[in-house]
Amino acid sequence: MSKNLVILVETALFAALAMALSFIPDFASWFTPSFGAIPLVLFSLRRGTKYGLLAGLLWGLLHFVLAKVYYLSLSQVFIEYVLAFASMGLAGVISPYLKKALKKDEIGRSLAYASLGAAFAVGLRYFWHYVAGFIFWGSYAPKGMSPFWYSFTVNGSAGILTFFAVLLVLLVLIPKQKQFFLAD
Ligand code: 218
Repeated sequence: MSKNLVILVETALFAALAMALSFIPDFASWFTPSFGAIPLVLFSLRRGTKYGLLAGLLWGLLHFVLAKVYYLSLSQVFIEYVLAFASMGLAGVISPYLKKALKKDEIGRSLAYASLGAAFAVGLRYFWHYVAGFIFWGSYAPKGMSPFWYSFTVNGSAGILTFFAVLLVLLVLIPKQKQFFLAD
C-alpha cells in the first residue's frame, strides 16, 4: 500500500474511533468531557495538520450520518459540527516539534509540546462551542443568567474536562509508546 493510502485508512479509523467514544455518555450533557478528543489529538500529533484536519472534519460529519446532530439553525450546525470538530486537527501544528523532541529522547519537552497541542486543539474547539453557545443556546440559560456567562461555564467546564482526559492519556503514551508518535 502507498504511504498516503495507509495514512488515509488511519484517518478513517481514528475518526470512527472518536465517533464511537462520542456515544459516552449516550445523552446530551454539555458539561461532560468529549472522550473522542483523545484519539483525534493523538492522531493529529502522529500525522500532522493536514490529516488531523481531515480526521476532525470526518468526525464532525459522522454526527450527521449517525443522527447525533443537535440542530438549532444552519449556521449553528456549521460552527459546531464542521468548524469546531475540524479545527481540532490543528494540534498537528505541534507534530514536527514533538517528533524532534521524541527523537532526542527529551521526554519532558515532548510532554510540554504534546500538552500544548492538546490545549490548542481543545481550546479552539470549545471556543467555537462558546461562540455558538451565547449566540444560539442562550435561551437555555437559567433565569437571570447572561448568555455569555452561561455559555462560558458550560463550554468552559466541558473544555477543561476534555483537556484533562487527553492530557492523562498523553502522560502515559509519551514516555511508554513514543513510536506511536514517530510513525512513518
Ligand atoms: C451553552 C451551550 N449548550 C449547548 C451547546 C451545544 N454543544 C456544546 C458542546 C458540544 C457540541 C457538539 C456535540 O458534542 C454542542 C452541539 C453549546 N455550544 N453551548
